[in-house]
Amino acid sequence: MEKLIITAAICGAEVTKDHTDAIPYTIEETVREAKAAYDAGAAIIHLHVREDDGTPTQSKERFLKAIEAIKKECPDVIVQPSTGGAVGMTVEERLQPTELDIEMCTLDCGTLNFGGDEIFVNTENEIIEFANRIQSRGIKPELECFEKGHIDMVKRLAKKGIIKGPMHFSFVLGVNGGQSGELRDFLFLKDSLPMGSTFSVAGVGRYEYPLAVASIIEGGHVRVGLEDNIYIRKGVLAKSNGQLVEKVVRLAFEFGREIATPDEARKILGMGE
Ligand code: KMH
Ligand code: ZN
Repeated sequence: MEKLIITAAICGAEVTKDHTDAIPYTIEETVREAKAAYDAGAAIIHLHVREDDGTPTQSKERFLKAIEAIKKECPDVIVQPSTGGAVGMTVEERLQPTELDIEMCTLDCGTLNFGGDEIFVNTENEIIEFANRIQSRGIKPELECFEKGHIDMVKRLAKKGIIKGPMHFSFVLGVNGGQSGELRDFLFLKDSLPMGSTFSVAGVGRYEYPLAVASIIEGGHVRVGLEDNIYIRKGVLAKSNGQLVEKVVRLAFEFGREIATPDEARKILGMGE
């Protein structure tokens, strides 16, 4: 089996300091969390940025500041800015980080309810726009799929030559409104992928570690982090993103998967080819 690529989703757009003090808002806090995750074994930092008061932003300038500061501490890490941003942002707002010199970012592959009255909108034409803008700049898209219909969307766009291979998927499971994160959900999605694809799994909340183990066993990769889950175990808040990554490293060791360095991750994902 390939080595295991660990992605740390250190911040997100929805979790606040009312949920956990560990969630980063300032650049200093963002670097602290990225470095803790990297030191623990994360090869990829999935990055959202916030204003100092916690407001989610897709500002190019804020991303640049955060990326430069992270790279100072973690020179070889893969920084993967979000193009999902927060619910309600416009396409142009969300695309801002793709104007920077980045090697990877997310590409969200469908619309879904996002809890309460929220809808995370990604129409087919918008997905095409994101795909074109991301790929024309030589950036590797991580194809975020919250349910099976999103994989079908990718397959259709790949057939038309709009989304190009090698394709790397991320299943984000357990969002209120998306597909659940039971084992059968994961296996169904994994078995639905185009041949030759790579995939990573992010389980929201209580699904985080059961799905991490499933992906470790099945040859996939793993995303953890405070964006997805704030608990290290039932009822106990994680002290940091580093602690969440350390737990994946322990589990991977028990199942005989070695951890990929950022450069090994680049090779596994066919980046820069
Ligand atoms: N914050 C969510 C609405 C991504 O990073 O690409 C979208 C999200 C997906 O987090
Ligand atoms: Zn995200």
